[in-house]
Amino acid sequence: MGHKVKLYMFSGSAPSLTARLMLEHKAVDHKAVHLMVGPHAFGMLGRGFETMTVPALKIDGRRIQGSREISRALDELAPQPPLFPADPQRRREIEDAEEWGEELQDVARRLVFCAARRDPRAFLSIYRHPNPLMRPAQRVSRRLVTRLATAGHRATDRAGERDLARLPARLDQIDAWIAEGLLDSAELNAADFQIAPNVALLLRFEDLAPFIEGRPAARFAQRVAPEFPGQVPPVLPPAWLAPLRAERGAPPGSGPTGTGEALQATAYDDGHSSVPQRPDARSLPSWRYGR
Ligand SMILES: N[C@@H](CCC(=O)N[C@@H](CS)C(=O)NCC(=O)O)C(=O)O
Repeated sequence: MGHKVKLYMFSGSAPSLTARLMLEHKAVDHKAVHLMVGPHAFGMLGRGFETMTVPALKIDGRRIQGSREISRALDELAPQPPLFPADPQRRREIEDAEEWGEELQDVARRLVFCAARRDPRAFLSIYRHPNPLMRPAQRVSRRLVTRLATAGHRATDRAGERDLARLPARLDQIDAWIAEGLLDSAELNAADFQIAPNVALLLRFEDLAPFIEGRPAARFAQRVAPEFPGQVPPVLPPAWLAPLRAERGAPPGSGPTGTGEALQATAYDDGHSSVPQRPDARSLPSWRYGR
């Protein structure tokens, strides 16, 4: 084809993975530019993009920013296999599911920052730069980047708690779309690539994985986005997990990790966490978290 394609991304960004998986699905030869979360904002503006976010593509010098813009641009660039079907009604359904998936993206991202305020391992593990030389800078900038991202993405504790209350319904929606064949069918589509990386990211949370594993949504994430980097230790306030436990029919406080303790969350949006750690969080090996 001979097109020059560059993907601007950072590791730990679910929509960056969406873009990467779509490029791979279409076998579009590309170069991935791994940015560092935080300073990436200036990198994007400096490269002439309209906003500070990843993912973004340059195709022969043309700038395309945002995962939903990228899916459309890729169908133009390399029509086979298509990310959107030809049938207009089915196309609308997939576009709607893709847009819904972009909201799930916000949920997963907010929860990462809720976790990052409580435990540096969450940030350093999820956003671990593939180049080890960049990691000391990540450690130094972690606190500031977390605060800026919390503000930029409105990833407050209030939002995180609300996101978890709505998570069972969102997972039910994914399972229903899988049952209907809109997601996870033989031919993967743009909604598959938008939604699966976010479920894969949520599965990296030790607090959340037990509530997702075993669902069709988890198998789907494993199929479409099998490798999401990082691990988030159990740091979310147990009270936030009550709606997930309730959905499972377990009494609040008897979490699936078997810890069962009713720890009180005293950490809020100032970034100075004093949430008591579950005993198992301390004993987990640090290599899992990319320290
Ligand atoms: N909804 C956008 C994602 C935009 C977004 O928030 N990306 C994050 C990374 S996952 C980002 O670049 N955040 C940094 C910022 O907002 O400056 C898309 O689908 O492309």
